[in-house]
Amino acid sequence: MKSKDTTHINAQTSKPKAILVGVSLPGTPSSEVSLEELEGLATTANYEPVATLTQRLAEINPKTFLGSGKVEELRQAVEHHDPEAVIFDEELSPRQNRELEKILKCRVMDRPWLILEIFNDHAQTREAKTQVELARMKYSLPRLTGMWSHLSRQRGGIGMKDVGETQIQLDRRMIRNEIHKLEKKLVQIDKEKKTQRKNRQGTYKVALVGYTNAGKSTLMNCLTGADTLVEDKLFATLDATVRKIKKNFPYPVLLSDTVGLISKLPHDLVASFKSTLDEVRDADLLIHVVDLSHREYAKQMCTADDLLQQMGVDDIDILTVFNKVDALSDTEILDRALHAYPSAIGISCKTGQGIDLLRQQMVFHYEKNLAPYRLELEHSQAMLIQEIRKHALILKEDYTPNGIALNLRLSPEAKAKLESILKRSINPN
Ligand SMILES: Nc1nc2c(ncn2[C@@H]2O[C@H](COP(=O)(O)OP(=O)(O)OP(=O)(O)O)[C@@H](O)[C@H]2O)c(=O)[nH]1
Ligand SMILES: [Mg+2]
Repeated sequence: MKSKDTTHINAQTSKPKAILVGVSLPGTPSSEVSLEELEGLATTANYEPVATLTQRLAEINPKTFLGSGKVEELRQAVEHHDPEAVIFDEELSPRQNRELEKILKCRVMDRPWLILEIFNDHAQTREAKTQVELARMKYSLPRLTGMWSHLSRQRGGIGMKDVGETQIQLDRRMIRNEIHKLEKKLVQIDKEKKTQRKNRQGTYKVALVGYTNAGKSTLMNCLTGADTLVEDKLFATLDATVRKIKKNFPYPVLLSDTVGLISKLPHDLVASFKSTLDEVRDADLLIHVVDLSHREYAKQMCTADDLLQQMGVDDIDILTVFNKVDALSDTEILDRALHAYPSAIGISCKTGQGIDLLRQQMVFHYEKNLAPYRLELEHSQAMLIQEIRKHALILKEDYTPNGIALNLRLSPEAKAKLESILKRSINPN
């Protein structure tokens, strides 16, 4: 198999250096694009990519992942650049990781671990920190060797610089204990979150989902005027932020911004981000934000769809939104995308294009699931209206000499909830 030579990139900063390795496996067209994303991930994790090495693999070597010739090429590149780490775009088995570190005499990490480093760096809340820590422990358990610890140097500005230490210090049993403790802590956090979610029952809940960097947080800000962290980097948002929108909607909408999705997301991370994902599962509508200006938008959409399916959210309404239409090189791209997804909307958070239409669609999606009801109250029960408003969409309040007649729209769950509060049944209008 012919393979490309190591490509050298000029390093200009004093960040820890990294050599990136990408392979295209049988059946995949090229490794180029995937490496571009790895470069983005490495930069986000504060590494300076100094060289890339790609190979078209006919089969994976169970011991060293790459073939022996390529490993030798990589060894020479390591000798030449003296990087802090060699980063593979694929997941390596613990054995491959160990063998490569032995041969290269350098820290070797794979894409899932790099993603975990970024998550570790960006985690802000107790919940996100616990989730990342748990995923990190689970990931390192089968990889405990301390092999490269004598080679490891301090990495500036990165949250995981103590990993080498940790690997030597904690034996498997301690890690297992730690995992147990973290899992218990997460159950507790999960309970608190559940209570918070229960209090939000009856309000229209919309969650923004999509590939990392698609513009979810920007759209959140656009719709709510909130000041959510927006950055042109991967995984800017790790915690689900929930905001109530009152402006420009006929009734309050709870909007949540969620963690970005990416291909080859570490499995343990998906599992431990359960309660963030519960935010998604709990929504009445998902807005799938797609960066239409990205060359690989179709692939990113598929990845996001797959992950959403893995999370078990295929029964929730999804509204696809093609964002960043202002940045398109060719307007035909939007026409083609809308042709393929006729119910999608093209928007730009930057210029505001399509945002009004998006609001209308959000309202439409909500109201189509609500049935009309009529409720009669006595005047003395007027104070109940405030409580009813939490669960129902009140279209009309008629004050008559005999009492108050309300025209409502209710989802089946809201109807059940209201009936239990009022201790009587509500009749269709
Ligand atoms: N040109 C253009 N850029 C946009 C638009 N919307 C968002 N962006 C930019 O895209 C980048 C990513 O935006 P974010 O809102 O942080 O993306 P995200 O989906 O929340 O990303 P993660 O939290 O990392 O998953 C930022 O630099 C935004 O300014 C848009 O409509 N047009
Ligand atoms: Mg974000």
